[in-house]
Amino acid sequence: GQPAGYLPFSGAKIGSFFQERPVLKNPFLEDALLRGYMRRHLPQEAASSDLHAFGERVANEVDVWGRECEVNPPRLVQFDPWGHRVDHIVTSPAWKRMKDLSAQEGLVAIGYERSFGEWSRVYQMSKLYIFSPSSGLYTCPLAMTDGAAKVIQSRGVSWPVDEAYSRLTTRQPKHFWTSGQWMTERQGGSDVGSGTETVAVPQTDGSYKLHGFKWFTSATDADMTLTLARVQDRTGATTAGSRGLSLFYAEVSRDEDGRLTGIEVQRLKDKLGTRQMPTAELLLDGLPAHRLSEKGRGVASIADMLTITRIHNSISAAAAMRRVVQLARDYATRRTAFGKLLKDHPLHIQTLARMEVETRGAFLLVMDVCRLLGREESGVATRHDAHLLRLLTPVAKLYTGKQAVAVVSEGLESFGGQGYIEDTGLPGLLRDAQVLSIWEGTTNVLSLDVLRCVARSSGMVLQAYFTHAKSLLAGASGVSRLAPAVKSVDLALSQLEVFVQVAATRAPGYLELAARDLAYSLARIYTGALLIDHACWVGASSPDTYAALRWCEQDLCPVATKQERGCYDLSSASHDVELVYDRPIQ
Ligand code: UCC
Ligand code: FAD
Repeated sequence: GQPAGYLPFSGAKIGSFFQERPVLKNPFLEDALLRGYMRRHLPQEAASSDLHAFGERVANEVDVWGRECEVNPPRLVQFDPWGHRVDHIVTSPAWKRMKDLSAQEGLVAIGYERSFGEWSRVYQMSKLYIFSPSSGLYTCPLAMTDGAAKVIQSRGVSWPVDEAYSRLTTRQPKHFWTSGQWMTERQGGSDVGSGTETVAVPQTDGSYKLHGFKWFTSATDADMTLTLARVQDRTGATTAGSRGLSLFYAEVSRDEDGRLTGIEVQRLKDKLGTRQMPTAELLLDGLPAHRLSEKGRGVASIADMLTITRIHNSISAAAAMRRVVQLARDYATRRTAFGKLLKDHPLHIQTLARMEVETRGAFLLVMDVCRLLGREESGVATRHDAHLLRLLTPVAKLYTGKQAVAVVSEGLESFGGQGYIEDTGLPGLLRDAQVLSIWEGTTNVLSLDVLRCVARSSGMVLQAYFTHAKSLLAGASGVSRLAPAVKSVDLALSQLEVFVQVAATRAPGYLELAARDLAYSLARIYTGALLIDHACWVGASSPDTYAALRWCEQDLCPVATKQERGCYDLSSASHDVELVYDRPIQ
């Protein structure tokens, strides 16, 4: 019906086709597994109606703020116009709204109110799971805030941290504080024991002043922090290594001239992702602080914080996978290629289905860790639960952190070229996923943490693991539709048992080389058992069964496969060196 001579691509005309964008819908209603999990374990109306309402808010209101945080990142104003040092980290209005929202929605408080008893952590983490990809990384300060509250609570809520505890766990936006977690220094973020140079100088009133340089401090607009330092004795000497570290509490405050007390912000980091959130280098120059741990017990005392922040990390990883899958499946109903919608191309849907299987596995693994945490905190955990919580926290963190990068990367491809275009908001998902395997302990460092916790428990941790994994399978005996999955997990458990026996007879160094594959095996096998268990639940659907079957088709016990091939023999280590440093040009 165009007039003769009409030229659709002339002048300012750019054609009439515009692709519809993917639409974010209520992330609670869109997530069949989350809803099923809640129906199964926490069927109270109050919890599901809150998740439903929060999901609406996230989709219709909060997601836009998250985007604002990305396009309006924090900046550092170091000096005022007259040359005075002010060190002001300017954040966006959206970032500030996230703080108020977090208090109102109880995103930390729920874990401490415990209105749902041992399921309170599952409820809290479900809210964070819905929130995370829209939060503009506000989940980072919330993780550290939760971790700080946990450390305070487990050490006893009394002066000088009673006020802080009430602020970290409040629902009142005006009262609400966030916390930092300042551990990393220039010499080492993994090896905190050797890398920490910060000293704590005792004051006559029993408090301390901290002097040092913290190399990575995230969400540095926090109101307080927990940090590590070495106490100086009367001669100014300190104890080297981990045994010399103590845990400190410090408030971030300003004097009447507006200067930070005892802190100079050296600069903000220029980061691949997490740009919504400030990460600063800080000079501590007489920062007033209180010691919270006994002298020399800093690392052990901050471990509670690490447990909580690592669980938050796993939640964010599973949530990133879930978000990209939700958007990709929506897009597949809107985009046409080769004459049909993407959703009608079986190979495209197979790709999305594989992402879905990974996402489901990650969700069940991290929720099980939250379940265990909730049991521990409400005093109903058995010793067996406590061992599992210790083991599965690093396992879940390292596994989901890595998988998030893979799934989000695949997810970007499912939007074709648009997945690479900055202002769709999609590339940010990948950039933000990349940090999940780095901070809070890298994959290798956490794999070694898994080894250490196994070694130090004289077999108890692994016994708890095997017993629980087998009990999850027990409910599936005789369920024919799940038989291939059960068989695979059963076999993998036996392979793992053999691996453990053989490894115990090998030279030191053998297990170190096997550590990452061992952690992966623990993750895959346990997740397989969880998927099977969930598929046996009376309210389960056929996709639940299918997900379990698909998950269990992969190599569930890579540590056994690689052991057979001699991958952890000492000769491998020297071959690895040769390969990596193959004939460099001198
Ligand atoms: O990256 C950071 C913040 C990022 C922003 C927050 C994001 C949150 C998620 C948000 C999602 C969007 S903060 C920096 C994080 N840094 C790390 O994670 C450090 C990584 N390195 C390690 O984890 C190492 O394994 C170290 C530092 C813990 C190793 O130090 P040591 O001194 O060599 O450790 P040991 O000897 O193994 O342990 C010392 C004590 C022992 O207790 P005792 O003395 O009673 O036997 C251990 O059992 O600490 C205990 N311990 C633990 N306990 C060590 N690790 C743990 C643990 N994970 N759980 C329980
Ligand atoms: P290194 O320890 O030097 O590690 C380098 C590599 O060596 C890694 O691949 C590691 O896996 C490997 N490696 C190290 N030891 C071993 C080993 N024994 N065996 C095998 N492999 C090994 N820290 C804070 O304290 N507070 C914060 O708020 C904070 N925010 C951060 C924000 C961002 C965006 C980033 C990127 C980091 C942040 N960090 C923070 C620091 C973070 O925790 C550390 O970077 C991390 O723990 C790794 O430490 P590192 O950088 O010193 O790496």
